[in-house]
Amino acid sequence: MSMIRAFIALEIPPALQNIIAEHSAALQRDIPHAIRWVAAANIHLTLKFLGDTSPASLQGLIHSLSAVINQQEPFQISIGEFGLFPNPKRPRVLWIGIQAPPDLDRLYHAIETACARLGYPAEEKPFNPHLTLGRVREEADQTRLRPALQNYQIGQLGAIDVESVTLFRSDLRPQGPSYTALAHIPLAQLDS
Ligand code: 3AM
Repeated sequence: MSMIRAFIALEIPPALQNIIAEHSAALQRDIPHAIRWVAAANIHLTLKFLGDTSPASLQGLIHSLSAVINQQEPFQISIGEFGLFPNPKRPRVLWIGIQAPPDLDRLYHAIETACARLGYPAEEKPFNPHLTLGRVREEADQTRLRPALQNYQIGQLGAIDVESVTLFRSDLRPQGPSYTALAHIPLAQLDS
């Protein structure tokens, strides 16, 4: 049975994805060809990259994730401001930052622990929530790239109500990855 490349993420509402895409397009005019941009519909907040997962294990995975995600109350995150990995001197990844209450960290750690129990390797790097905008091409002219990125201001873009977590399937294709939602796992339902 062929394996599924899977990851767990928070979805970004299409209206915000489009605002982000407008910034990507503006930057693209300044620095053409320097960056492989993430398609607007693919912008998400990754919580855990699972990698190869057998289709037979998906139901168990969703069940284990639900048990911990259902315990967390919904919360709000804000997105905005620009960042660069690994550092502004030699940027490789351009991202937009997340401003979040401690709930996001709790959700992340609960998912990390549930995945570790199922045998997925633990993440070694500290959690640095972000939305990847694009990846710098190897051949990019860094002397043009750096000032363009440093001068561009994104500001605050908006807020998102986090009410569910999505398990995604990722299919890598020559024209770019294709992401398909396999399950939406809700946080705790608030009493109304
Ligand atoms: O949302 P971002 O861009 O931070 O970089 C990939 C993307 O993260 C990451 O999983 C997300 C969905 O594809 N990813 C891809 N391969 C990975 C790997 N081998 C990985 N993260 C860790 N290890």
